[in-house]
Amino acid sequence: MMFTHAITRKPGTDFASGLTSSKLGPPDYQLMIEQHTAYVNTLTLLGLAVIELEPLPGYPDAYFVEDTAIVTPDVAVITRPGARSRRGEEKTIEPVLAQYRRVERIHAPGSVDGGDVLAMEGHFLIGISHRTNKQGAQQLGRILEKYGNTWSSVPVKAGLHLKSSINYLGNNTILVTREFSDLSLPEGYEKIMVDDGDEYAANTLALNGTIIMPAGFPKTRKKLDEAGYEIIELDVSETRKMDGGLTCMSLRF
Ligand code: CIR
Repeated sequence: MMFTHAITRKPGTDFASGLTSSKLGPPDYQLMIEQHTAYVNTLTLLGLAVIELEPLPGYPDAYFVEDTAIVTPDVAVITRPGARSRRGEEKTIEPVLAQYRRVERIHAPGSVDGGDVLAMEGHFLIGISHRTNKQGAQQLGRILEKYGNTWSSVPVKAGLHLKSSINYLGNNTILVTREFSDLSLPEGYEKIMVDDGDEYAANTLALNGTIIMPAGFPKTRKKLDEAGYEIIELDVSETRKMDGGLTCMSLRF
């Protein structure tokens, strides 16, 4: 799928008070803004029109816009985020997406974070995690089916979200960590496994023929180079300190 648009949100000055389990130390606001700007510039370079939203007061995790919706060519499904502190973020994304897609919603008691939903062409893997529950996955699955897609659910055994560990590279190929190396995929799909120690590098973002990967993972870089991918590396050290990565910081459609 070629993407034409992305929604991003500038991190607020309160971003360091967001949820995190990382032990990487406190993030730096100025550096965060520089890295976020480089990210937005890269999306623009890859041909996307970027809709940059302002920080959302009271929601320090709101720049992780990916968690608030699942956007397909036919529909935008507004999620019900799994973390209580993040509920409400989705309400500010809905009017933006409603300009481009018809809108459907996940309802209580279902919860879904977009970070648990991996689109591989018309098939969606939905991770069941601490954020996405079975009811949420079923609601989302039914909506996706209505628009001609297929889906399957996967337990998220490691990492915050499914896409912390698995991402689609295009060409029927996914990048996975060892924990997910036995994942069953639709026929014809292949896996590239990141080495132990490179788990964070599994959070890559494939956009219009280019793979954006986090800087600092030469072993994974070599594997992707050898597989023939066009690659851009971005430093996302400050986002990582808040348990986020490259996919979380935008909604692409
Ligand atoms: C959170 O815990 O919700 C945020 N600090 C990080 C969310 C990262 N989102 C994503 O991986 N899709």
